[in-house]
Amino acid sequence: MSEVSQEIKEFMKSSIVTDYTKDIQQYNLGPLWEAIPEIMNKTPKPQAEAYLWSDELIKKKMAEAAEIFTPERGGERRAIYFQNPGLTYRQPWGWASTTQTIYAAVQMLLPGEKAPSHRHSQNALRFISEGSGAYTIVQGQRIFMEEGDFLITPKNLWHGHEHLGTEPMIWMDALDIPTVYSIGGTFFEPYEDGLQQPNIPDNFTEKRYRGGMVRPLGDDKYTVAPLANYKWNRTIEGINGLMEFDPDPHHAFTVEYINPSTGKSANPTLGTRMQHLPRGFHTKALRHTHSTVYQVHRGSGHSVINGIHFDWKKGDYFVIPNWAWYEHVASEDSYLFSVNDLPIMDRFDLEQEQFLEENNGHQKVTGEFKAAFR
Ligand code: GTQ
Repeated sequence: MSEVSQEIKEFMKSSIVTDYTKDIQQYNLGPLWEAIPEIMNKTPKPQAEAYLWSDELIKKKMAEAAEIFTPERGGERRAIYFQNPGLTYRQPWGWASTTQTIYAAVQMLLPGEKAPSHRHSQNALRFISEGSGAYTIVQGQRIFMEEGDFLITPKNLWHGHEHLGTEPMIWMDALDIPTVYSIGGTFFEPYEDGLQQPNIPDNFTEKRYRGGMVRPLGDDKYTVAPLANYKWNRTIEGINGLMEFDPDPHHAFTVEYINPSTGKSANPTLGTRMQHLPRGFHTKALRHTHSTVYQVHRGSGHSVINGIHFDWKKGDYFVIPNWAWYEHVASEDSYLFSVNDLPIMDRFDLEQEQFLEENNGHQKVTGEFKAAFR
């Protein structure tokens, strides 16, 4: 857009224009001249903000939820989701997602509890933070979950959960709910009979893919979830292999979870990664179109996001909005699980990326984020 002259700027502020702008809005007509700076900014101007929820806050609120209701009584799942403060008051539909495209939550299932089966048009995934002995049953397959496992439940598959173990199970959920909601694609159906019963062997896909880089014959045809559970020990093996070589300056040692029948992201709309930052490692700053939600799986450190220092440690969750500069620093050996909307950006051909050149790739720190209940 070319520079607008002072004369035109003043005219646009005059009552001739402002009265007219008010007038058309009575008839549900919108003035583009008011909207342009917000909706057609030069670079992504996310409504979601950088934010962090502490482990202490989540644990406290989850313990309170457990006193109040069970999953069967409380809307199918005992999940508390992360509402981005930048979206909380702006979304017209009365709820707020974690980034504009990603819904992230923490879910807790106690020993003996069941979460009934249902299916929906949103893609789901889980990353297990704590516990073992619970299974999720996806299309009749019981998949037993343990700390560090990453699981996918692509859209329209029946799924429910049950805990047969003895300690609380806590995991992260992430879904493409906001995207599906905003494009009007929501379908949801409860299973008529509570929790679905198993009808194929337990841990079926995990056993079929035990070899890693070899796949069962016939799996070159696309299926949504040829592998449903990505076990922690396999993920770690992948990272340990990378550690025999130099780290990536922007990502240290990072692997992506992929669909072994296509090589694309494990879930079609959400990308997922495990990042290892050795103690003392400091990544160089970058920014990109896509947004990211992190769970600190192990370790502690901090990130600088658009100049603001965010301390983090095991159990915390934080958001990197679209186009925000960020860099991570590990104080201990750390593992960060993350979910991004890169597959959506790629589908629309919108992904761009920049590396910070000045100051050897590091930002100036201009402030510090204070988390609730730390
Ligand atoms: O566990 O199936 O956090 O359907 C949101 C929607 C969890 C689940 C969520 C869901 C689930």
